[in-house]
Amino acid sequence: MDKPLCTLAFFILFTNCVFSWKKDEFRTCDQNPFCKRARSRNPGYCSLIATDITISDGDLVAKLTPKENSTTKPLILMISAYQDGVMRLKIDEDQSLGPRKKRFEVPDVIVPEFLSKKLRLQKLIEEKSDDGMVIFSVVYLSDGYETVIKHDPFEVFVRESGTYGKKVVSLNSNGLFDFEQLRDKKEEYEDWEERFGTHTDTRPYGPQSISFDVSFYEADFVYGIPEHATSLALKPTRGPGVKDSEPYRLFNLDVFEYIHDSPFGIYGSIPLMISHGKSRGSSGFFWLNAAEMQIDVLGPSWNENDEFSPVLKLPSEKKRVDTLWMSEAGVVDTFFFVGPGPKDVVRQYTSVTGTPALPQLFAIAYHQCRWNYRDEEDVYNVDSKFDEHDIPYDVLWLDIEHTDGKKYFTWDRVLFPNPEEMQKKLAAKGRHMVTIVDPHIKRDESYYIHKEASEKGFYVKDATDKDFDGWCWPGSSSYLDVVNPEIRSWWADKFSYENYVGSTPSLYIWNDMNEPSVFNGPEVSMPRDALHYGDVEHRELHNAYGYYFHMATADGLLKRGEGKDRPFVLSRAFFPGSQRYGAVWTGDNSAEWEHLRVSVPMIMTLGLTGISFAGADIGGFFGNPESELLVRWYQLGAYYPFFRGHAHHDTKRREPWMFGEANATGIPVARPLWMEFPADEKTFSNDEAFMVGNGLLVQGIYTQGAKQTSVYLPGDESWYDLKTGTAYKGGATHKFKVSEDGIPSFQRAEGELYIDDGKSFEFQKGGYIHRRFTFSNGKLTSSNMGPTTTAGDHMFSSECTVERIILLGLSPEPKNALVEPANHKVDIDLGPLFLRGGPGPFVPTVRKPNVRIADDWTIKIL
Ligand code: NBV
Repeated sequence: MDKPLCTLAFFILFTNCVFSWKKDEFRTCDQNPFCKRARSRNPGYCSLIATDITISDGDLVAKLTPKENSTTKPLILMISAYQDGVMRLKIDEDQSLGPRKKRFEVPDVIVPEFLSKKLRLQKLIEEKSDDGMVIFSVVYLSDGYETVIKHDPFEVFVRESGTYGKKVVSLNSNGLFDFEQLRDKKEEYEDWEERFGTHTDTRPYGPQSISFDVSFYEADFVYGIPEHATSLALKPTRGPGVKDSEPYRLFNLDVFEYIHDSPFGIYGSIPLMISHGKSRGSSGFFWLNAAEMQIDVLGPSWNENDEFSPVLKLPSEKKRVDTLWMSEAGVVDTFFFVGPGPKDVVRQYTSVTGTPALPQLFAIAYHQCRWNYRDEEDVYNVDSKFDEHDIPYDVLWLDIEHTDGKKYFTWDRVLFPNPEEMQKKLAAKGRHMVTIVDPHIKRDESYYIHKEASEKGFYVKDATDKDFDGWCWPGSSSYLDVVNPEIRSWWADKFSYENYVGSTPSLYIWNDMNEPSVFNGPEVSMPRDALHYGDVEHRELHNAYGYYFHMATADGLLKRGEGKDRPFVLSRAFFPGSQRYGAVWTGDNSAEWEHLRVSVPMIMTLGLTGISFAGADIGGFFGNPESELLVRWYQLGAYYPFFRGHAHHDTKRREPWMFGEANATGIPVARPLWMEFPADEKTFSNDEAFMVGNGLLVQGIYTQGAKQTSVYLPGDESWYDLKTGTAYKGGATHKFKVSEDGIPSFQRAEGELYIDDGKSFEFQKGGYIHRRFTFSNGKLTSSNMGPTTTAGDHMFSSECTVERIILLGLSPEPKNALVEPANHKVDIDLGPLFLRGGPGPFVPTVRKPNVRIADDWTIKIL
């Protein structure tokens, strides 16, 4: 396996340790009554007034009362403040007013530590506009921010403290708020059923949608709300110059052959939007709601022709971005993040939904997958070919055909007679395997999982209360009701070594089709009127189904290893919080240059919204990439946080050697340039290049036969070409010749190194090494960023030593260096820039300076 290798700017340390998307299968906003209704409203529509505003038990509570229609019951509004710049706003029906069905609030997403960060709101102050006409209630949040409620019509916003403090994020500034309360059906004239294609949704509880506008101030762009195959900076979906655009849809769907530039929803949903602008920085807004959502980004002057001018725009509001959020069901449970830096927003969001699980070391290496590796012989063959060609890989994957008739946890014993032995043989070389476990359970009485699940009543029910029966890979299938914690725990037990016969400790799991995909269901999914535990309709939690399945699977791996080893589970569907359970990939992309290109904004968007451990199928899932495309994809994919080659069974074999000499905290690993350079406007809409950590900039090549490319290098420091060692000035666009043997990548003059045991949870108790390396004024310094014992020792020990240090951009060439505190001199010779592979320049090199990676030291160039 590859040894940990740390590459730093200025010096390098080596340690010795053409497809068809079936558009008609999916609903447009116009075919979705709640979306159509919300989109047709004009600014100023909302007439709710905030009344009875008080502080109660540390929260601000108020009623939202209709101005005219006295038959509509008031809504209850609640605002809470949390440490580190987070405000939570909830709006729901008044539960005390009668025995109604409780609207669904998504459980098990908010991490318990967040709730313990709650602050008590203190004093409510009343404020009036200069003419005394507009009244506001103001309460101090924390860290120099306040929440303000405008009374009539109600509006909520966060601003910097002080009467004229700048607004950061607001809700209902355009008066588009609407909340359809549950009510009794008026039989005479109401038809609540909804039809789409051959499917009828009985909609027993009628319309229950919620919509409102959210504005981001001093924002140049907005980002986030995956999953869409589109640009990083979100393009407006309404406003001047935008024709017939759909809103960005958040509805987890198995979209066959998705296209590369579209606001249509695909496999996962995260309703988190992040704004960024040069003058103020970033802010964020998150709506915890698992029903179908549609979001419009309203372009500048989108409502210029409307009579209603919501608020007089102050100069500081000129650059605001307005958005419209619409959801089919649920409650308003929203979080406002004040930033002000992009990393602050990500930290604030992950303080609510959790930080990404730390993967095992093997999981960040290369994964080889294909639908399908046919049998054990095929597996051994592929495995040995990697060795023969000296191509590193750590994990081999088995898709659905390895099972006995698509019954997960079983093996096709003709093709895979000895699965344990197969895994052990790979494990002997330090390699792992992954098998697929999908959520559809074959309705076959002889299948133990089905038998138990149906006897125990563990399946999702249809609208008539029978086990829901849908069509998927195994034929007639049912789906576990993983929203129920008891069912999740039962499912988790299925991963024990005794229950999953043929599994060994080196086997990990892949959850596919968990949107859930149902071949004969509406929009290839589960009917919205299907019923879950607690009488919750599927429509209320659809987007979280895959999340609970992922959670249960990851818990299964944790249980099987008695909590000692970090699980690895890849999931296709996702929801806020999925980052706590494993990796995500961008599903069935295509072998096209445009799909290579869009993989970068898709992965960066996932990173911005918490899901750092993400990747795209290298080479494209559908179709056969020409060798140039495959090479470019490997060159780029090596920098994806999750790095896996995968292909459809109809494609030609394309393991890397088949193409001749193919070269192969919550803060996301792959991140946009503006996250590191928040004041540099040139980076705001750049989604062709990305940063890996804070030190490496990578530019993909997305066109066939490219001979040159332009790369913008931000900041005012120098950047060093990883291949040639040449220094380039920051703050400028440089032109580079492009050859087939690599894509442009550059390094800055400082970096960090993290090492732990690569497997266990000891890092949670401080069992890791975290160092920072900086080079300035001719001195390389290694300093500690991690925890130490009271005696000053690291809690994780490593005997790793620095093998060599490569010096770039120094002239005249230095001859020797002084190592301190050891106080010994070392020679500086010329050495190759690369240890292996390809001719490279010779550069000044300090060999074996005899310093340990874990210690504090400096090396002064003399
Ligand atoms: O399990 C088969 C495939 C899988 O290879 C792919 O990665 C998934 O995204 N799966 C979808 C189902 C069939 C897709 C046509």
